[in-house]
Amino acid sequence: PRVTRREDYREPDWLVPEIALDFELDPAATRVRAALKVTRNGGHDRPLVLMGDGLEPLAVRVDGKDAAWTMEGPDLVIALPGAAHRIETEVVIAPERNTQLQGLYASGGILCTQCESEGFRRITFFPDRPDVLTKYRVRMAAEKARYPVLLANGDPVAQGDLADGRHWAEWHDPFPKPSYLFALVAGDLVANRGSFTTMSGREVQLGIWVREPDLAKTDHALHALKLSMAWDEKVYGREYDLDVFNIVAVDDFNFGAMENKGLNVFNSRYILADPDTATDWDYDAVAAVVAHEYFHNWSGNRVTCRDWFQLSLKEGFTVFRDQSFSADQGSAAVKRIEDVRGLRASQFQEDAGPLAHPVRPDSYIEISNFYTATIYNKGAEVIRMMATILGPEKFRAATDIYFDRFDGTAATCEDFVRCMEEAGGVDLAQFRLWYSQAGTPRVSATLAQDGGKARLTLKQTVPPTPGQPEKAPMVLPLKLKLFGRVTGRALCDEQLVLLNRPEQELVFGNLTEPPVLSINRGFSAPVVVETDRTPDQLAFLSAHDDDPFARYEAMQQLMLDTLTAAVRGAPFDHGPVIEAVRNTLADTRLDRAFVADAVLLPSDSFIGDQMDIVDPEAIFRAREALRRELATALAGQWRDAYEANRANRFEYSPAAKGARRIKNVALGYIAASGAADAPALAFRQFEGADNMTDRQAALGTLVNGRSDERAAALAAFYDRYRGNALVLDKWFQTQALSTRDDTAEAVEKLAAHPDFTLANPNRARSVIGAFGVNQRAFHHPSGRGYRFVADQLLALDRINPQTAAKLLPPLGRWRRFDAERAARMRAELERIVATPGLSKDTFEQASKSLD
Ligand code: B3K
Ligand code: ZN
Repeated sequence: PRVTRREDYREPDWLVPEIALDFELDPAATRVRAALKVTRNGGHDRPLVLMGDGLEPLAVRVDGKDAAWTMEGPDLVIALPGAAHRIETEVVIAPERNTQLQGLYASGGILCTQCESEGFRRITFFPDRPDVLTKYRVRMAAEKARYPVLLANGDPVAQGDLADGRHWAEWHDPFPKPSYLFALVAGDLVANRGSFTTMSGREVQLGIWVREPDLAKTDHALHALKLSMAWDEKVYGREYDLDVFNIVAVDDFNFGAMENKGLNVFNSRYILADPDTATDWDYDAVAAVVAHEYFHNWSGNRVTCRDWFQLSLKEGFTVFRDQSFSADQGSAAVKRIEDVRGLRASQFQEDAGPLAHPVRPDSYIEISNFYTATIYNKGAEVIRMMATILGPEKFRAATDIYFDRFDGTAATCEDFVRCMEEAGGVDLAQFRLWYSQAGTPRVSATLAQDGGKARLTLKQTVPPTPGQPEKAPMVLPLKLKLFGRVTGRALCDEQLVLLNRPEQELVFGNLTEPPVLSINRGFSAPVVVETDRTPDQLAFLSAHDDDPFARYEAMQQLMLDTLTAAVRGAPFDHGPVIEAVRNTLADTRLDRAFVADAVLLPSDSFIGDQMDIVDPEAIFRAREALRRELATALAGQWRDAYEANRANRFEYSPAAKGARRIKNVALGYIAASGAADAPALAFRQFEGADNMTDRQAALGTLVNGRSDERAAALAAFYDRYRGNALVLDKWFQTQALSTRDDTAEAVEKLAAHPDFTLANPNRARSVIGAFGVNQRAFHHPSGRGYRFVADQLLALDRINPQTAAKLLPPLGRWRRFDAERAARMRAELERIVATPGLSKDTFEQASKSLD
């Protein structure tokens, strides 16, 4: 397969200022006519190349006359004499046969599109690259009874009825946009409508479009949309720019959602929410994804990317924006903790493995494989660090310059950094390594006291990653502070240290008591920090640090140190962890959601990430042992926490969410203690719950154990929700995530269940994706977990390569495991690579993972 390289970027040969599209919609055969105004870009004599993917030209006209053309592979090539021409093409496509869900496809009777990154070329011939910006006019016609609603980008222009039961609509988008932002939807849909008045007083009509039975589940998304629109005005000064903003929810979708101009298309799991079917996590995710896609209207649409290597320009920035938005809606500290936990679980693992790549990659085979945690989440951390270095006022000044200067253009990461330098008055030359170097930097921090002084030594290293054996030292913004071990008082103000050399030393004076180091506060740099802090110091910080993230982090480090010692067979003491958890539970000043996060043990896989060679069984045993100790030593506290937060009338507020969270963590510990009444308690909660958070938490607790209640709850859940695909996903997922030793066997049965299908990405992910991150089960010593994932992935690759390739990374982590497991994992990767007809998506992931 062909490799695309960043250094090969060249401006487009031809521009397309305008396009008119005409769709005769039909699931079996949709006729697409396109009329493009093309203009030669610069003095060259190269032909017009219109990209296609599986298209056959039925007619090609230049300036109204039939013209000569050739095919070069999938692309249509037309030699043109002049500087400007009008090109017309015609193709027929079959949305109902499109199982890749890229281009125009059918989902549950709705016709919809997904174009990012390269789906538009599956609809019509076009220079399908993000630096070709075009004004779109779209006309579509369809059978009125089946497709009463016809939507596209921009504002509606006209509509009407046709003979033979068909009707038509025309839409016009005045903003030039890249083809990846094109969208249309046709279906039997109803809207939850609202309106928003922008800061300059324009009224925007809002619509959340779903199938009729789902209408009652759309209020939360509509509310989140209004909040997002107001937030972007207030925080970034950015206003919405069309008269309408529509969102459509579909059930079959390759990822979360898509920011098409004025017509976002969503995976229904990020729109639909009501207390009976959505957890608090789901509610938060709906709001975050609605905000994310809305924010793209400026960071992505008004200012887009020059090429796909610049993807993080829009994605990293937009994730940063949605994280800030969510932080402003509830507890910023809890949000930060959860974002960091997610970053460590996905991005740190990616950065430490064969698929590691820089935030601005240098090459790809299939761009769809680069919608990664590195581009999104590490990219967001890079923006956050610049915001930290500049401070809020200068950061806002910099984004103002960026939006104003690049409005209506396709920009680069470099353009963004230059705006930061200009407004911030800073030199970010070395900071730019965050865009070009892969790998998670490691910092070691040692604090030595010498009378009234303390000397802090900071050292950094950046590990080698594929293609990058040597690394230069980076700029690491570390917030730090010292606390007095005796009084608990701060011994200095918080400092922002820019560690930019391999080694740096800082001296603190006037110490009146022994200092304890609080470092990387707020997770100011996305790095791994190693310190020589003792269990006593960590426990002290977990109770006294005034930065909630640092407090959480101290507790996590204490737990990790204890657990990794146990796994290595080194001496360890559960005592300090138990005392620290006891104190945190008892501290009534703390937000319950924070407490729930703080008292949770690090996951199996995060413990594994600390080891040279991961031993899944030893990790599971060590973690279970500590869990049981915590459960029994603090049995009374868990019962109290459970009872105190039992009140069970659903409300979606930070306080109510915090109460549910601590209650469900407590339920988990009660079950871990082995208390005889635990299954009955969980089952009572399962049956009596008035919301999905409590019901699913109870189910999860039961599913991890062995009791009669387990089977009863699974059966009851299935019966109650068998008609609801999104909730049924939870039923599958909860079982695939079970910590029991028979989960590898159980997922094989789940994949044979009549409700299992690979055709729906959510369902495929709920079993295979969830199982792949279940460390103990996936790495079952027999290797059956590996075989299962490889079998499913190969079957899915024939249907939907993009979603198949996303399931591969767990198999690629073989270097982290013992020789026997590694050999079994490699054997599956080799089997995958050797499969005839493999997609380039999966080929890229599997072959890179074998290197
Ligand atoms: N921009 C889309 C992701 C497209 C993925 C294409 N493979 C959604 C988002 O990040 O907002
Ligand atoms: Zn995005």
